[in-house]
Amino acid sequence: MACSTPPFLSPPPLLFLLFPLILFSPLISSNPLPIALWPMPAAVSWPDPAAVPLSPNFRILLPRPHHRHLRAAAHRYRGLILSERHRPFVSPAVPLSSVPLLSLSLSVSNPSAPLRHGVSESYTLSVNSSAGAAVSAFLAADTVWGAIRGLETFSQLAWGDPPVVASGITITDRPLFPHRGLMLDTSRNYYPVEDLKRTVAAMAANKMNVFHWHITDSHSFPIMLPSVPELAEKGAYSPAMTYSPDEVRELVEFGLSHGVRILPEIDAPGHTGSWAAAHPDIVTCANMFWLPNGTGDWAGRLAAEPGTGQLNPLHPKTYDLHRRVIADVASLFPDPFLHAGADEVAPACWATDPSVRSFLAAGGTLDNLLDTFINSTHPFIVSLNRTAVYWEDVVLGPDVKLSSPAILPPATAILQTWNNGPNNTKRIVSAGYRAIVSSSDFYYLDCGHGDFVGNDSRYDGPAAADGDGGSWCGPFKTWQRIYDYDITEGLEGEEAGRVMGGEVALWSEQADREVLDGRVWPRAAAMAEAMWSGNRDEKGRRRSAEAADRLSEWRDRMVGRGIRAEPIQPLWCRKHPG
Ligand code: CP6
Repeated sequence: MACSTPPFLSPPPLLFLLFPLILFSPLISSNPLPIALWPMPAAVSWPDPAAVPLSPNFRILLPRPHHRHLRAAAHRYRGLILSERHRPFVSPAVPLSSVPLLSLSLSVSNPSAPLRHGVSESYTLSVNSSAGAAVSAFLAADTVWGAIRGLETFSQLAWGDPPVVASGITITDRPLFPHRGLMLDTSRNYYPVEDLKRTVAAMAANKMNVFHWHITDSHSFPIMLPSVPELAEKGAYSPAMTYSPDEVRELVEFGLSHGVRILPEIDAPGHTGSWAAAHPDIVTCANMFWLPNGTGDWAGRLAAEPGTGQLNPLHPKTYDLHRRVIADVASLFPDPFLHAGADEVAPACWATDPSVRSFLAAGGTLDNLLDTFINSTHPFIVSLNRTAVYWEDVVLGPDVKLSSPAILPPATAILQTWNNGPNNTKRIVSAGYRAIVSSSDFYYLDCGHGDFVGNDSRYDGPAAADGDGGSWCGPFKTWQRIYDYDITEGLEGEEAGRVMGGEVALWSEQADREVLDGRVWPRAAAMAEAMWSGNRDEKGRRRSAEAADRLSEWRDRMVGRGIRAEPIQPLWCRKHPG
C-alpha cells in the first residue's frame, strides 16, 4: 500500500530511469502552499511566502453596528488564534519578519442578509507583507456568513508557538455548492447536545453550512415538543435522553454564530414506530416484528427495530397529531427548510391494518395512501412558510411512491437522493426538482460496520437468511471515495444547476457520542472540500493525491481543536511524501 498515492502515480520499475523527470513533473506536485488550508480556497495568491508574529494584543475590528453572531464568531476566533499552538508536521520554511500583526479589520457590505440557502458566503482576505512598519489584515465579505468563513480561513493562516501568521497573501473565496451538509440520526442512539455542538463547530471549521438533524425515527422520539409532550415522554429512551425546547434554541443559536443552519427532520409517515408509544391507534405495524401477511416481510427489516411503524393515512387523528408536531418544530427551528422524511414506506406495514385492507379491497392502492398523506401534510408545511425536503423515495420509490409527482410541486419540495447516486440525481433534476445528494454508495458514513443484528434469535426468520440486519451498505467509504465523487456527473446546464449540494450522513444504529468524531471526521471534511472548491486542481486533474497530506495536516488541527478525528495514513507517509 503506497500511502495515499493512487496506484497510477506509483512508478513501475522502468519509470525509475525517468526519475528526475518525474520528480519535477507537475503530476507529482505536492502541496503548492507551504501551509495547509482546508477546504482549499477558490483562489490563493501568495507570491513570496512569509510570516509575521501575531501580536499578543491582536484585535479583530468589527464593522458597526455590531452583529450579534459575527461578534460571537470574532470573539471565538480571536481566542482560537491567540491560543493557536498548531505545529505543522512539516514546518513551513518561510522567512519570519519581526513586525507583528496587530489587527484584522472586517467589512461587510450587506450585514442584514439572513442565513439562508444560497446566501453569499464569499469573502476576500489579505494579510499585507511586512515591508512597512506595521502589518495589517483585511477581511471583506458581502454578508456576516461570508465573514465567518473568512475568519475560519484566517485562523488557518496561523501556526506555531508562539503563533505566527502567513503574510503577503491574498485569498478570494466562495463556495462551489450552496448546500454542504452533514446528516446525523439521533433516534437510534442518543447524543447529548454538547456532542451536537462540537459537531456543528467542526462543520463550520470545514465551511459546511447545514446540519441536517434526523431527530426522530422508529426507535426513539427524543425531542420534547410543547404541544405534544407525550411523544417524547413515552417515545424517548429515557427522560434524560431528550432535547428540551431550550436546548434546541441553544443549538440553533450556536449554529447561527457558526454560520450553520439547523435543518430539522421529522420522518413520516414511515419510520414512526416511536410515535406508537403514545399513540398506538394511528401507527400501523408498530411492535410487529414479523408481518403476518405471509410475504415473509419483516417489519423491523429496515433497521433492527421493534416494527418500523407507519402513520395511518386513513385515520383523521394522524393529521391532527402530525400538524401539531410540524407546527412546534417550525416554531423551534427558524430555517425556511423543513425535512419531512417520507423514505422507505414499507407496503407490508400499511397492509397489516384492517382499515388499509378495506381501502385496498375497494380498489385503492398503497401509492394512493401516500398521496392522501402528502396531500394533507405538504400544504400545511408550505402554509408555515417552509420549503419541504423529502427523501427521494416519495417520488422515485422503489416501494410506495406518489401516484403522480404533481402532488409535490418542485417550487415547494426538494428531494434528497440516497440510492443509486448518479442515476437518481438525474431522475430528480430532470423532473424539475432541486436535489441534495447523499448517495449511500459514497456519502454514508455508517457503512462498513457490518450486520448489526448478529445472531439475535429474535431475528431468526426468513428475512435474516441473507444476513441483512439493517443498514448494510457495503464497504466502508474511504475519504478518497467521498472526495472523488462528482455529484453532478452526467448533468449539464439547468439540470446541473438544480443540484444544491451534498450531505454526508451518519445513521446511528452503531454510533453514539463515543465514536461520533472518528466516524465523521475527517471523511466529512473530504466532502466539504469537494463541495466548497471541488476535487480537481487548476488544470482539471483530480487532486486527491495532493489533498492527502493536506488533509492529514487538517486532521491534526481539528484534533488540536478538540475533534477526535481519525488519522488517514501513517505518519511515515507524511515523512516520505510522493
Ligand atoms: N433510516 C431511515 C435508515 C435509512 C434510511 N432512512 C438507511 C437505509 C439504508 C441504509 C442506511 C440507512 N437507517 N429513516 C434511508 C434514507 Cl444502507
